[in-house]
Amino acid sequence: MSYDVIVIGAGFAGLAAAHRARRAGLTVHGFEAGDDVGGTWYWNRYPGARCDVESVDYSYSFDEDLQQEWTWSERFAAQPEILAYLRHAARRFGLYDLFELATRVAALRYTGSAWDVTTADGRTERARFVILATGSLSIPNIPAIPGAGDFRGEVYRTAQWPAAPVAFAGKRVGIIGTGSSGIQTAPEVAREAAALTVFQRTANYSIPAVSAPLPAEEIAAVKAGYAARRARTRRGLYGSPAHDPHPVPAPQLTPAEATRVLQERWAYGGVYFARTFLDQMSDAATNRIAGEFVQGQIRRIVRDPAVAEDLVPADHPIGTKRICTDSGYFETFNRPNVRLVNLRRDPIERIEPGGVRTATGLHELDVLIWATGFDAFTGAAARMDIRGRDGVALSAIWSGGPLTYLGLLVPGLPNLVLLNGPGSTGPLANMVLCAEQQIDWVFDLLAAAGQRGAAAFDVAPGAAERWSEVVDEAARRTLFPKARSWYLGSNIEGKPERFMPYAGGLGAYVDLCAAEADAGYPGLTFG
Ligand code: N01
Repeated sequence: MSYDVIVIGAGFAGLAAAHRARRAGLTVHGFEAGDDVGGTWYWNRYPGARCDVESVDYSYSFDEDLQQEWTWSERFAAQPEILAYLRHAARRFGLYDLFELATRVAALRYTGSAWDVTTADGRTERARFVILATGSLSIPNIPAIPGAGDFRGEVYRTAQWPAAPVAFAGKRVGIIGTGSSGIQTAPEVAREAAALTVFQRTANYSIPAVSAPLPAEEIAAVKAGYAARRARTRRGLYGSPAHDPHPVPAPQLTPAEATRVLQERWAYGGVYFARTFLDQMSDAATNRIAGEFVQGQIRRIVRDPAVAEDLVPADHPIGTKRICTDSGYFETFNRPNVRLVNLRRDPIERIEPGGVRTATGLHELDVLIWATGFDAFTGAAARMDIRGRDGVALSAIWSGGPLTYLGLLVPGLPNLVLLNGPGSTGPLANMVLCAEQQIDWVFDLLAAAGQRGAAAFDVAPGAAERWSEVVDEAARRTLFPKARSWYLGSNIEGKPERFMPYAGGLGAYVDLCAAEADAGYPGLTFG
């Protein structure tokens, strides 16, 4: 069949895009690989999964009735509540009718006037416009460790966790990976398992999530001022209005005052600890003070000094790998049933049927959990065979790294839009509000194209290259490139290293997108 719009992905971004398309009077069809809506929050059901942005902010703002009727139970909602919210939104706006679930898209071909979208089971639907809402952290990274398929016990991936509860009682469990996913999983497993072994390659900074039930008066205050709160969020740097960084660089404060500010943020909890000071992500001296504070907290929490030293991050400025949030991660290493293996000193040699063999011997396991991250930003698009104008493949357009205009459009792929793609603020701010802002921008663009009588829009020659310079320049003003992280693609073997998100802040990104529209889209061609 032929539609105006095909949306791929039914997570936060895809559901909002499909709803918006229908409200604009367009015919819309969606595909979702999972057998329910939810995206990230459908797949990442591992124990301990919870959001690291406050839920009153990490939620849809496009419908006043929805934001008034939904009440979050906690400050940082856990995965089941966020998934319930998305299911509620999908039902409330009739979005289940639009999406084909359990249907993976394999290929997209631009015909010259439309896109043919072919599913993995070989069916093709056609649309004038395609929106890729396939997520920037949706394709799991499975490292090529020798013998990975040989393990005879139970194997799980945090990024594709089963819906049925997993029982750990009486079992010896191993977790490989200490990013946000591994750090959230470990305390939950440790409480139940006979033994937990955490295999750590890089020690990571983590801040207590400090989630707690939201008092009724706080909820009422948020709801009463929601419009202003959302507006402030969109103008902010990081997509959260509750986190104005301290304006004075840490080195200009007395050590006692700097510690007091950091202590306050630590006690408040959450990912925005990485922005305690305004210049924390751009000034090495401020960053060092913040990093040393957290290193001190780790040494204070973990009783065995040797284990504490292994857990202290030493190779990157705080926040340059995404800071983690946890519920008792460092405390977990005080439990008698938990062991840390420092892979820098004791590397994995291979996986064997009975466990993980490192240089010092075999760690026998009944359960192995992979928490080894994602092929971020480009992974989902790269896995589809996407061919644009003149049959040119996306893989060719991105052979030197992702090339986009405003993080939204790819030169040579007319009428195709990425949400939270490389070159947009995405995970450096609040992905839900970023997607909403991008969706507004895209549907204004569709309207503008219609007013011009244009059937198609594409990126003008040179515009994507200029945007790459803007993205590179924003990154250079920060400390982010100092860490080898998924922001740069360093975690995926062979992936060109390039800092992928726009690090200039959500407010600046919104302004740049608005300026493009206000100027009549000089970075685009219409035909
Ligand atoms: O993935 P990661 P993640 N041998 O890439 C290790 C979001 N998120 O799923 O650092 C041994 O951060 C790797 O080691 P190293 C959030 O944006 C949010 O945890 O490469 N280890 C690292 O320790 C987050 O940043 C929440 O040396 C190997 C780990 O695996 C993003 O998703 C919750 C290895 C991967 O960490 C990704 O987080 C969860 C190998 N061969 C996720 N290969 C919230 O709180 C990799 N590793 C909302």
